[in-house]
Order: sequence, then C-alpha cells, then structure tokens
Amino acid sequence: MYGMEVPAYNTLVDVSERVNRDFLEKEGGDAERLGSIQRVTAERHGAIRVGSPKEMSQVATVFEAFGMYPVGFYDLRDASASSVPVVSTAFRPVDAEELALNPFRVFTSMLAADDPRFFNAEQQRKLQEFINARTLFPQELLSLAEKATEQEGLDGAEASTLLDLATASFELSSEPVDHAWYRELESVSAVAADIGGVPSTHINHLTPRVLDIEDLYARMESLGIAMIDEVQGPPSWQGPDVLLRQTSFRALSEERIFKFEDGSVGPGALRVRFGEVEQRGIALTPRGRELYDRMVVDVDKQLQETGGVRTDVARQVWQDNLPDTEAGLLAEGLAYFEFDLAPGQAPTVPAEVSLKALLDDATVQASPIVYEDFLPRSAAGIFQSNLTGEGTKDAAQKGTEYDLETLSKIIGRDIADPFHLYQAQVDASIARLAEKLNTTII
Ligand code: OOG
Ligand code: NI
Repeated sequence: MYGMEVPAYNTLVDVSERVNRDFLEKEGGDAERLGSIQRVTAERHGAIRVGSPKEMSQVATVFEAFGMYPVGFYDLRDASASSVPVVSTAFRPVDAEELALNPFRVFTSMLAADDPRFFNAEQQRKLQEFINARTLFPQELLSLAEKATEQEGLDGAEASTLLDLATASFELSSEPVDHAWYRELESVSAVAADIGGVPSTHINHLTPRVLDIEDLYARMESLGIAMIDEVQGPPSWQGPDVLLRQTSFRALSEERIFKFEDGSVGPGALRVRFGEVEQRGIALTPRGRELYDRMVVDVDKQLQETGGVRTDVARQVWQDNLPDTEAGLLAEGLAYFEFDLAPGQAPTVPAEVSLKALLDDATVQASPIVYEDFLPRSAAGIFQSNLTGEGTKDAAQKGTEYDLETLSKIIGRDIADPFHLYQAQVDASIARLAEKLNTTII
C-alpha cells in the first residue's frame, strides 16, 4: 500500500537492499552481528499520528491483534525548538523471538490537544470538536481486532477482513481538507495540522533498516534525492554502533483536495509524507544512556562555543568518552549483552561461578542486544526536518503533564519500559546458561 502511494519509498527499499547486500559481501559474517540479513532486510518501522486519547486507545487495540504492544514513552514537546505538540510511544513485539519473526514497529504519536503552550482555549475546543467527530477506525475493525487478540488469531476470511480494514485505515484519505482550518492549525504547528486538520490518519513514513547508513546516504544523493543535512543520533566512529542512527528525505509534495474559504473545492498540495532510513546498534543500559545524553549535550556546547562540523565534533567527543570495543562497553556496564557458551565449550565448572570468570577464560561469549526503540531527540529532528515553519509555542505557560503512567492509562494497557525488556533478555540468557552449566552464576 505504501509503495503504491509513495513511489519514492520503493526506491529507498531497493537502495537499502543493495546497500545491505554489498555490506555483507564486503564484511562477511561480521556484518550480521547485529541481525541476520533476512531480518534486517524485512525490518521496518512506520509512524502514525492520532488526535485524542480515544483514538490512541483504539489504535492500541488494532496493533495488539498483530502482537504489537506499547513500549517506551517519548515527550517530543520539549525535545525540539520547533513546535512539536505530541507525546508518543512505539507499538512492537516485546519478546526477542517475536521480534525476530516480526521485526516491525509503529512510532505512534498523540496530539497534546489540551496543552496551552500550543493551543489557546478556542483552538483546543475546535480541535476537540473536529477530532471527536471523525472515525479513524471502523467498529468492525475494532471488533475483529479484539476477537483476534482474545482467540490468538482469526480464521482465513476474518483474518483477511482484519488486514483489509486495518490497511485501509492507514491510507491517505481523498476526502477534502478544510483549507481555513488546516492553515490555522499550521500556523501553530505543521504537525498539529497534519493530525487535527484532516479527517483521517495515515502512515507518514515507513523506514527500512540498513547496515551502512553513510553508504545509503551517498547513493540516495547520487540518485538526485536530497536528504536532510545530517544523520541523526550517534556519529559514525571507530567503535561499535550503538542505539539508532537515522536520516530522511524531505516530505514530497502530494496533491490533496481542499475545500476553500469561498466554498469551492479543488486541488492543492501538501507535504506530509517522507522517506527515512535507519541503522540500529547496541542497546545501552541506563548508565550508558546517561553517558550518551551527556555526550549529546557536550557536542552541542562545543559547537556553540567553538563552532565546527557536528559530525567531527561528535566523533571526537565519542572517542574521548566511550569505550570503542564491545568488550569495553560490557566491562563498564554501558550496553546490554546476552551470554551463551562459546562454540565447542562443554566445561565442568564449580557449583558457583562468576560471569566475569566465564567470560575471562572464554568459556562464555557475549552477543550484543540490538536497540529496538527510538530516540526522542532524533524523532523530534525527523519531525522538524519535515515541518513547514517553526510554528509557535508559548513557553511561559505550564504544559499539560504527560508521562509513561498517564499515557498508559490513556491507552488502557501498561506501556513497557524498554530498559526492563532488555534487562529481562540479559537475565533470561544467564538463567539458560546456568542451567546448561549446572551452576549458579553470580
Ligand atoms: C514520527 C517521527 C519519529 C523516528 O524514527 O524517530 C520517528 C513522526 O514523524 O510521526 O518515526
Ligand atoms: Ni521514523
């Protein structure tokens, strides 16, 4: 559906596949350290935006039918200088095996339509009225989704209907857009207009994963596709890839039908959908993440004080602060790893043994756990690079409070904390290892 709607997406997927194939050829087996080529090639994340708590809980019902649950809380309202009035989570499978079968996530944002920093009382009222009057997800879709969740599946005919209805609800609508209303919201925030100014939601990007984002960037530019200026997230450097690196090309101008102020109906153009690509690295522990966040601040500060090129400054800061090997990251407790017996090992070990000893004598090997989530600052950067105008934000006002708990209540399901999921993966691997070795690992 998305490839039919946005042909440039097909180009992006083609180029991504070529980048991955060439990388595998160049690097051999090491290339697959952070994911098999099959998984990486199939992997995608999409993004959608909804307008109200009710719509947010409905979309959770739809995704749950596909084994996708809310993970992580992202507050983008403060993550950027521009006006991005949304709070977000990502729906994805939560366990590693499910993710390997279905490496798919949807970054889902909800308009903070009640935040007075962005919308005055009259705009809040109109937004609420407009959003309450629309139906994003037909009742049949919601009922089938609930049934699929309860029964852990549907029979053939109902499964097809579920897929058809779900797909249709994420297509770009051809219904006319109220021009005056759209432009009014756009003056506050282009994101608000895209969410609250149109009668439906839509996938606004679908992102393939590559193993070498610099190569992808260069190939897209050489095809004449202008990318945003920078790769968001960690710099390219000599050490292991961590977290998430992303880049995108700007939203394409697409024809939409407008209802104009004088009552006439006719074509106009909107830029809402764009292309993005990502490269995933190792998940960082809370300690690693704190260091990452400190390095981001440090890079900003140095750029402000002494200027320079962001990527060069960032690379230097990383070299000065972060161990440049997996072993170093592990030793300092900065990143997550799973543990298993090294190939060919069948040792007898004492009744109690430390993980460190097992690693030191190479009985056990550590494999990195891939970061499956998102970064608020990069997400804001992605939103921002596709906005028309900065929008407005009244920083003097107090914003509406949203956090993981309030969004969980809205969704009607607990939002998982990504750190807990990664730690559970580590713990499970140690428990399996202890069982294999018939020992207690301390
Ligand atoms: C979501 C932007 C966030 C990412 O990759 O960080 C995102 C949006 O544009 O709705 O997809
Ligand atoms: Ni994205």
